[in-house]
Amino acid sequence: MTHPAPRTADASSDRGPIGRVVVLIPTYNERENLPRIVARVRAAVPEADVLVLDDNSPDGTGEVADGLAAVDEHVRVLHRQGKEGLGAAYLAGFDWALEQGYDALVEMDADGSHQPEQLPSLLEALRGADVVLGSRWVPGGTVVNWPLSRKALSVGGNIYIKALLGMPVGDATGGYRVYRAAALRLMDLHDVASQGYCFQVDLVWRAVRRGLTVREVPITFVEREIGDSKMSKDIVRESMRRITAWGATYRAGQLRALTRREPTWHRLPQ
Ligand SMILES: Nc1nc2c(ncn2[C@@H]2O[C@H](COP(=O)(O)OP(=O)(O)OP(=O)(O)O)[C@@H](O)[C@H]2O)c(=O)[nH]1
Ligand SMILES: [Mg+2]
Repeated sequence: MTHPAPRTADASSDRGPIGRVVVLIPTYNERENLPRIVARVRAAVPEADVLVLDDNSPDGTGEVADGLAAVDEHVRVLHRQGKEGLGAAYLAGFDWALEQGYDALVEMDADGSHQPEQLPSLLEALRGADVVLGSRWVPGGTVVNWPLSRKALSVGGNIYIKALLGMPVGDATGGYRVYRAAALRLMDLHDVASQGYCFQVDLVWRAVRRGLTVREVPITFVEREIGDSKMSKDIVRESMRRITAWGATYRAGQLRALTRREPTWHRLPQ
C-alpha cells in the first residue's frame, strides 16, 4: 500500500529530445490576458503549439482565441459549452492532445502567473523525468505579489498534503507542469473527478503512486495583474475534503499492511 518514492532523475537519465510539445491554456474570462500569454509562449518556445481551452467565457475570450488561431497555425481553440472547472477543461485538452500524438503536454494558467520564459527549463528537466512540476515551494522558487493570506494557504495546504499523503513533493498544488504523454496514459485519467486545486494534487498523487519520475523545477510565480481570480471557498473546501479522504485511505492501508506483518521478534535469532 505504501507508494513507491518518485524516482529522482540525474543527468545520466537523459532520454533525449522531448518531441512535439503542446501548451494547454484553460480560460474563463481572460480576454485581456490571453493575447499576452499566447505571444509570450510563442516567443519563448516557438516550436510548441498552443491549445486554448475556453469554457464559453461571457467576456468573449473564446472569440479572442479564435482571432489568435486565425493568424497563427500553432494556435488552436477547444470551445466548451460552459464553466465546468479547471479539471474538466484540462481533461478535455489532454484527450485532444493525446489523440493528436503530442509527446509533452504543458499546463499553464492564462493570467501570467506562470511565466512562459521559464518553460524551456521545465522542458529541459523533462528529458530525465515523466512529470515536471514548476514549484514555488522548493529552494529557488518564489511568489511575487501574494498577500500573506494566500501564501499561508498555499504553504499550509502543501504541508497538510505532505503529512497526509507522504509525497516528497514541495508544491503539489501548483498548476505549471509538463507531463510526458506516455505518463498521462499510465495515470487512468478516466476516473479523475477533482476540479479545482485538487485536480493538480490528484494528478501528482497518481503519478507518484505509479512510481513515475517526478521532478520539481523552481519557478517565480507572479500574481495576476488583470482579471479576476476564480479561486473560491468551494474550491478550497473540495480540496480539503478529497485530500483528507485520500489520506485516510492511504494511511489506513499502511496500518493494515503493518498489522499483517509478522512481529519482528519472530525474526530475531533464537
Ligand atoms: N476553461 C476553464 N478555465 C478555468 C476555469 N476556472 C479557472 N480557469 C482558468 O484557469 C486558470 C487559473 O485560474 P485562476 O483564476 O487564475 O485561479 P488561480 O490561479 O488558482 O487563482 P489566483 O492565483 O487568484 O489567480 C486561469 O487561466 C483561468 O482562466 C474553468 O472553469 N474553466
Ligand atoms: Mg491565477
